[in-house]
Formats: sequence, C-alpha cells, structure tokens
Amino acid sequence: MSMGRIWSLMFLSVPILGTGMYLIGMLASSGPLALWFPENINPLAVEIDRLHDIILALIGVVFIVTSVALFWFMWKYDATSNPEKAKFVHGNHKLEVWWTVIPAVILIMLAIYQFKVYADVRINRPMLAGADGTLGTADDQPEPPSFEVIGRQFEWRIRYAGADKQLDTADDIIGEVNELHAPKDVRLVGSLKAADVLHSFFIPALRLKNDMIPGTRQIVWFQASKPGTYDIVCTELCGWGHYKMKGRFVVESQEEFATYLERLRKAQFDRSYDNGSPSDQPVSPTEQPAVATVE
Ligand SMILES: [Cu+2]
Repeated sequence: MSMGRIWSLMFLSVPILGTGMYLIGMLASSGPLALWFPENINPLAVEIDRLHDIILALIGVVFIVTSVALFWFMWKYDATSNPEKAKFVHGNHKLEVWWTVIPAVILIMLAIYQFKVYADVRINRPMLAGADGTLGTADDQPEPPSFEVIGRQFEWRIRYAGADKQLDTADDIIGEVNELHAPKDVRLVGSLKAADVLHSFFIPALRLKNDMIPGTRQIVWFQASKPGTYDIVCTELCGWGHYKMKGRFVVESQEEFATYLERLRKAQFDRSYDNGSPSDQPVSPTEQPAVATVE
C-alpha cells in the first residue's frame, strides 16, 4: 500500500476514535469510562442539556461528514495511483453560496434558541412580591441570596443567611470550608465572590457554572431535586493549587438542612465563646497578635 493511502487511513481513524469515545462515554454510566455529564438534578437547567444535545448533534454530523470526505479524497486521489497531474479550477459560485447560507441559517437559529436559555439562567433573576403582595407587579424585589460562596486560593468559603434571611448581617452562619449544603426542592439564590483572583464555580450536576470575579458579586440560582452528594470544582486555572479546589455539594431534606444550619450556628457560638471573644465584641485590629504568614 502506498504511503498516501496509509496516511488516509490515519485520517480515517480520527472520526472513528472520536465518535467511538463519545459513544462509550455516553453509554458507560459509572467507572473511568463514564465521561458524560452526570445526571441533571436541576429542573431549572433542563434547557441547557437540550441546547447542548442539539449543538452536539449538529457538530457531530459536520465532523463525521467532513472527516470521511477528507479520507475519501485522500484515498481516491492518492498520488501513486493517479499519475496524471491535478487540474486546478476556479471555485463554484453556486456551491459557495449554499455552504455559506446553510451554516448562517443554522447559527442564527441557535442564536435565537439560546436567548431563552441564557435569560432563564442568567438574566431573569427570581423575584419576590413587593409591598402589594402580588408577584409580577412593578414593586417586585429581587430575591436576596440565601448563601454565599467565596472562592479564594485554594478553597471555597461558605456562608448562609441567618434567621433574617439576609446575608452580611450579624446572624450569618459560617459554613464549612468546601462543603455547600442545600435543601431539596427549594429554589435557592446564591451570591458568588472571589477573594483574590478569578475562579469559576461549577456544580456539574446542577449545570451551574459561573466565574467569580474579584470586586464583583455574581448572582446564581438553582433548585436541587435529588438528595445526594455531588462535586464542586473550580474551572478557572487560578494558581498552583487549582486542583485542590474540590468541594462537596450536599442535597438533603428541608429538615436535615435546618438541623445542619443549627449545628453550624451552635458550633460558631461555642467557638467564639472559647476564644474569649464573643462575635458581638470584635477584637480591635491593634490588639490582635501579629500573624505569621507561612507560604
Ligand atoms: Cu480556583
């Protein structure tokens, strides 16, 4: 077999291995070959999966057709079996118009379809009824976040709103590092911040992914429909310890969640009491001992 034909077979292996890996990843439900998305437990993000599948199907078809065409032309017009010199022709106007118009129409359709998905997960923030008690009127207020995650090198710091349902107040409950809890079937609004550099907060099972940008606050919302423990990962290379930014996202019943918050609140009170500095009497900066920094 000529060298040209060996090369064309090498090119053919790309679509075969590529689609093969996709199929294995889609079919394997557990183990190292389960490369697909985890189950979507966020009913507010079902459309993200649908949009993803449509785009994947479109690019899948284009990928297979172009790869196979590349193989076929390399195979058929291999130099050894075609001693005749190639003839160059000027382009085909009609063909060029079609292969411009069809992708343009597909892209415009995708652009229109994604408007709604984007608005649902990024723009149409959950609202609460205002003074008139009716939702959908002019005095509606954006629902305040009930938890906050701060990304810092290299961990997630978590805080929950206390009984007043507001963050940044005295009754805030300090969560455990790298562990976010949420009650099942409750729509939650959260606030994301960064303490140092860019991080990206990602809970794959919720299809929730948002950059954390120093100096700004990002608002996200979701609803978790299935109890369990899921991954939290950082998807922005944020420094040498980026790989350490793994966390757990725990979905539990509303009663379990309330018990968890109460346990955190008690632990927080006990800690401040043990230190001899109750949280309502902050130590003034001048009295604080010098802190040694270890890098
Ligand atoms: Cu990070």
